[in-house]
Amino acid sequence: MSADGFPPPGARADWTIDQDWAAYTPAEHQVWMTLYERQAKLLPGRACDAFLHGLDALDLHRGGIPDFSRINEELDRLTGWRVVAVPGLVPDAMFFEHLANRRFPAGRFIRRPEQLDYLQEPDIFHDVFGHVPMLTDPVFADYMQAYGEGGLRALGRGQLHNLARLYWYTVEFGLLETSEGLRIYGAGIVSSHAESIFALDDPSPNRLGFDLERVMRTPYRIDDFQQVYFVIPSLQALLDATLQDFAPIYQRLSGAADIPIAAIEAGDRVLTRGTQAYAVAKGVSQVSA
Ligand code: HBI
Ligand code: FE
Repeated sequence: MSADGFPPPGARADWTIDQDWAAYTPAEHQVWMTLYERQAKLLPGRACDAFLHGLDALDLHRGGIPDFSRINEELDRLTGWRVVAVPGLVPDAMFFEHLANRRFPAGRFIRRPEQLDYLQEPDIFHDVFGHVPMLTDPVFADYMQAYGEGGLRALGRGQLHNLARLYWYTVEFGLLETSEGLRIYGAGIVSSHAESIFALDDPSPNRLGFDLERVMRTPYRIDDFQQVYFVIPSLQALLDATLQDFAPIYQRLSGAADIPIAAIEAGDRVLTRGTQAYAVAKGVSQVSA
């Protein structure tokens, strides 16, 4: 899902706006600090090293909502990425154009105090705390640019829905296997207090070995915890998966049915065979194969 059509008033043709950091109120800075402190306490031992190193390198803790002009100096030096402010979701084509040029579009607005635990549209905390630290990792930085370039090609072929699933189950909700156990790298998890716990500890979801085509055939939830998480063996393996030619993959996918969201297939590498108890309790339709 994303916005369509022309940029909103005040936005440039590429949908970017000025962050206007000086305009944030003390209350808005306080929301950032509250969210930051809560995650910073929870994430050591849960988020992957690349994320934690990025958080430190960009010093996102200092003084509330980060000023993009400040963090871009370090981010650009590390991997050539920069954060650009946008009013909200931008059309897919523009989103991919930015990623393909190492620009990460981040919502300028921050959630209200009564929305601390959930909001539908990505705000600056989801985008900057969730996504930007991983962009300090050279391998993940390459993956995100490759994703943007792939998105532009997929748009041209009408395959966007498959690629959106790859984004969802990696960039947003991906898990990484390490010698100390599973670690989070997905922004949607790492920016959520409850899902940072659920994704690693809860017996409800399936946790399956990452496989590109398997992920592209698997629908996802946008309104609640995921029913399945895909686990990569390394960030390099994720990058390598995108450096192949997608044409034969898209060919096979066009004839392949979706895999039910809670299903475990014969070829899956199963790390957790989930109970789906959370989804059943929430009255979710697809809770079995
Ligand atoms: N726009 N600002 C913004 N942020 C996103 O994460 C985003 C978007 N537009 C489209 C989009 N994500 C998804 O459709 C991606 O799968 C492409
Ligand atoms: Fe996101």
